[in-house]
Amino acid sequence: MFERIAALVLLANLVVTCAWSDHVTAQSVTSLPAFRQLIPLPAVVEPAAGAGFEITPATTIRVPGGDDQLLRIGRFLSDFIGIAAGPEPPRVEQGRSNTGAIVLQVGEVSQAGAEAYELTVTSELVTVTGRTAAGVFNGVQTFRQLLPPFLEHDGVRADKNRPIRAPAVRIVDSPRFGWRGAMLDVARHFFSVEDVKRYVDLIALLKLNRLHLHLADDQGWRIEIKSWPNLTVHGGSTAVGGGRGGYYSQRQYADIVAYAADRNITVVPEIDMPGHTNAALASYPELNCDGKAPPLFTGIEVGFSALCVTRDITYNFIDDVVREIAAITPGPYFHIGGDEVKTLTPSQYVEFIERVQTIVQSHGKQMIGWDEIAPARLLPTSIVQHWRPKTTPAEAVARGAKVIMSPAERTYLDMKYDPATPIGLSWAAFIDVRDSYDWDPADALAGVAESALLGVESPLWTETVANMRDAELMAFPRIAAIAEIGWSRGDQRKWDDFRIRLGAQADRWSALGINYFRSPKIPWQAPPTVEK
Ligand code: NGO
Repeated sequence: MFERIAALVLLANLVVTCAWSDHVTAQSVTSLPAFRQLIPLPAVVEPAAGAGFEITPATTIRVPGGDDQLLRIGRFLSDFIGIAAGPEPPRVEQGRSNTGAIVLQVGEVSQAGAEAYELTVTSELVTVTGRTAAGVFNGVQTFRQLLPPFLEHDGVRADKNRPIRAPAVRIVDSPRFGWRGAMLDVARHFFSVEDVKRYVDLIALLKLNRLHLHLADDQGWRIEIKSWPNLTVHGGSTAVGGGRGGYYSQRQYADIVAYAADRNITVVPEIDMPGHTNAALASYPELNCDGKAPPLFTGIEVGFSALCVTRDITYNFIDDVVREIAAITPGPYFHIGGDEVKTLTPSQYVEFIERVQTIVQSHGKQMIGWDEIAPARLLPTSIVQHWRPKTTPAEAVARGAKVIMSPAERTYLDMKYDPATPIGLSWAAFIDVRDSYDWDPADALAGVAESALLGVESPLWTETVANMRDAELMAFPRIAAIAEIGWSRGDQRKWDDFRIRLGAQADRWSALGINYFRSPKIPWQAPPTVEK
């Protein structure tokens, strides 16, 4: 009897092995050291025989003639490889491919979606084919993760003991969700243009494709509005704790937007209203119902401020702000906040949101708001960002609304990992790395099925986060968990595999100088020392 069962089990295993012989499962990807670097997990990975591709001084990067987007992606890859293989970074050449090249191209891919790509690595050639340039960029990030982490150091050189080699493989891949976001609150503490670009660089590695900038709150107004200059002069002058504030000129903002676009990231600007507006109220007395400007605010309480929703000038103000920001934002979205308003009646609030929605639409943008906006009559293009624990925007979904998932108890990067985390808040939860990974957006909310979801986003609020070191400590590794949730199929994701692949990021993240949280529950691999 037992022998017969054993034989059946063996047979079943064989069938499974045959079914998977063309590509390997999440588990096997994790078990193969050459592929352990991959986060997010690709849809299909087929390891191939052979030594793989070695980048040498002769390697070139080929892009089709006349395609500027691919040319820029080619330059990105060339900059990344830098002078590791030879005296100059690899040349990016336009025109037909030859052996020894890394070929970037747009073409047919067997997976659906604009961001899909196929990556093949043989000993002669690397080919990254995207359905669009976005797909090519994604494929380049995957190729980057197959290359040795020491390449992440600037100015480092390969040698014969340390070649630059990617394993032979075919990867076919596309994201589960089109919205894979990170939010950075630059209002509570200000982050310089360089800081924001670094954050963009770090999230691009994980194939995130939205950067939501929380540009105004009680403690600071961070974007130049030419028709209301005191917003930044006064309203941008400080931050939580009374430190020096700051703001982006429109040129600097446009620079961030372009930098992000080169990394397949759409910037989503947020001006929070009608609450969270003390910085604006302090800058212009006419925005207050009593006509008096309050003092600047440097504490962290919420819910006390609101624009005067019964004054016409408030809507002129909003129209100017949305118009100026929309004009320098190529992406289709404008986020109006809408959260935590405690000084208005529900009908005043809903009326305000609907009026602002019209303004946003008149400037050619889709409105996004935190989930408090759900009771308003939303346009089919408007988007609800779910954040509050124990609530669901199910009714708005039934009326056709689309949802971005940012449940605070899973995705808020400002929550402490555990009681010992030196910074952060804990009102929603302590969020261990596993808590941030082990959930599925399609199962999280009653009445909100996968078809209503645009994707996921991880907000980093900065009441207690004063600089990039703090930001990185709170974001990494949890943002990698959110990136994988946004990208990889739910049935392929397993915590036990993910934690091993997270541990394998230690070299790369150390080389990038990321101040990541060394969670004791992750088997971090010790980074080797690198001589330049
Ligand atoms: C809330 C609040 C923010 C806080 C954050 C802190 C939302 C959408 N509004 O999230 O103002 O900074 O919590 O965790």
